[in-house]
Amino acid sequence: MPVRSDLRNVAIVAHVDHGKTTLVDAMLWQSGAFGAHAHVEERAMDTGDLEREKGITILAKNTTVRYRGPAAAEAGEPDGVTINIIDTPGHADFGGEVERGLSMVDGVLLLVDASEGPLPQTRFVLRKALEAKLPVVLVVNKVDRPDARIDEVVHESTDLLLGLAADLHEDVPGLDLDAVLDVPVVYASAKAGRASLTRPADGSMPDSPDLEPLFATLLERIPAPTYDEGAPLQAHVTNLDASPFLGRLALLRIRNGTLRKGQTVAWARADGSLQNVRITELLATRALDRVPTAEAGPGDIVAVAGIAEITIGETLTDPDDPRPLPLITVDDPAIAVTVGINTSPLAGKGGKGHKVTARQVKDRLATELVGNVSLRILPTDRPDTWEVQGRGELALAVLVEQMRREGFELTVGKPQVVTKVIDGVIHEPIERMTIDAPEEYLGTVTQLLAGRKGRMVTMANHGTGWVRMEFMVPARGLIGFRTSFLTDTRGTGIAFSIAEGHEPWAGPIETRSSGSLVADRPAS
Ligand SMILES: Nc1nc2c(ncn2[C@@H]2O[C@H](COP(=O)(O)OP(=O)(O)OP(=O)(O)O)[C@@H](O)[C@H]2O)c(=O)[nH]1
Ligand SMILES: [Mg+2]
Repeated sequence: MPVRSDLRNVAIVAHVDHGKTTLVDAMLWQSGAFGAHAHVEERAMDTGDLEREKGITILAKNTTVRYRGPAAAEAGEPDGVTINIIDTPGHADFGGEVERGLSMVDGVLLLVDASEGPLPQTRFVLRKALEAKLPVVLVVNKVDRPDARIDEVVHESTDLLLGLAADLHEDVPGLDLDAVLDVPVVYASAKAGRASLTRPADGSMPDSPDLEPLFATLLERIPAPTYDEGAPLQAHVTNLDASPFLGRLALLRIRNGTLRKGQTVAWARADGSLQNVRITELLATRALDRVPTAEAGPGDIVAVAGIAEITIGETLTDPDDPRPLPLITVDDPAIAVTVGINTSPLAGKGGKGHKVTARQVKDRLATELVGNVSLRILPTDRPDTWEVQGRGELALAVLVEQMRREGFELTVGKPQVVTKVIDGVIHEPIERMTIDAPEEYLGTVTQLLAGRKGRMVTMANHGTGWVRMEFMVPARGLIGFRTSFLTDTRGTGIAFSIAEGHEPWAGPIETRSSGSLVADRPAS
């Protein structure tokens, strides 16, 4: 099979805050993406307002660097290698973004914080990567942290890899266990832009002055895209974006063939129909910008403008020999809230130009569905209210906050879990929850979780006065959990959770013992 050896497509995946976006910054700077005096914000890829405010990544985004360091020549590409990097969100509620990001790439950099070690989202993203048979490079990041425990974290990560590989062995035919376990380890400080293959002492910097060892490992371990010689065009829509000038942009990974500006291609739609469309604008990514380009080949990630209704999972293909690629599926939503128009006596008093009608809310929700594959919107028995389903509370809260800023007035219901009937039995979503807390709160935490139908799976004592516990808990038990948890552990506990499929309904859970706050007039 022919190979695009001048190209690599890689996704950076990790638990929340382990340093993905910071690492992308360093890779951009060191490949000369910005001029020496350019003013670029930290975490340049986090461009959304809410992303900058909250300091987290919400949407997966792509960037491109042109790497010309010594390892490029060694890989037989003295002119440099183009690396497409997908920065993914680490928060579990945006897991759908990660799954989608993985459909664009040929391998992943798995970041693990040198002090925190692997956490639930690490497990989730690693599982997805292994299911997709993507090679993994383990990057132990933040080795400079004074509380780093590098050796232990490497062991915990390889244990996780081993456990997952054993789990998946049956479900994923053709999974090569030896290849899975042969994972290179790079030690990094993304913040300092340094990496090494040699383990630094806990809390000290990697011995190389830059990221060269990481780039070299990436070129060696992440396979270059392959394609079928002479095969017809197949370009997969893996993400959507909007440009103020060009309207909707479809982000495509080209699997086979060539896509040219001005060309007429067949658009294979999700409903199975085919429609001829012209490529009026073709854009490549250069660092943080999209620039016009004349053509793109196999392995390239490009954006196409001008196809108004195109959505994720669809294919642009050859009209004479159409070969649509499979649609992209992601895990089912776990949490639902009702969102409706503002029915309070204060409706419309929020300000001029506020959006208050059912039509406006409905259209806005419909727009959100287009770019967000992990959301679902269902009608309710009221014409002015809809049920919005998502992965978790934060995903739904982000949507509601976004709409509020756009001037919508909304009534939002209490979160509920999305149940499923399997073999005639009601099943509910289950979360795997990891909790770090000081030893003295062990009893309190266990009791708190027990009240929410949580079941302890493992417990580890690092010998530092802190314990790490893992529970399986019904998702509904976690609604409003955080507040009680923080109060009960006096603000010291850290809790993370991630969806783990469905289990039979666990019975009633007592969640709320206090009342609610009602307002019927504006504050003065
Ligand atoms: N000490 C230290 N801090 C780091 C390092 N890399 C990142 N950080 C810090 O860790 C925090 C989180 O970094 P981000 O790059 O936003 O993490 P992320 O993985 O992109 O987070 P999400 O996208 O929200 O999942 C920031 O405050 C960074 O400055 C590192 O190598 N050493
Ligand atoms: Mg980020």
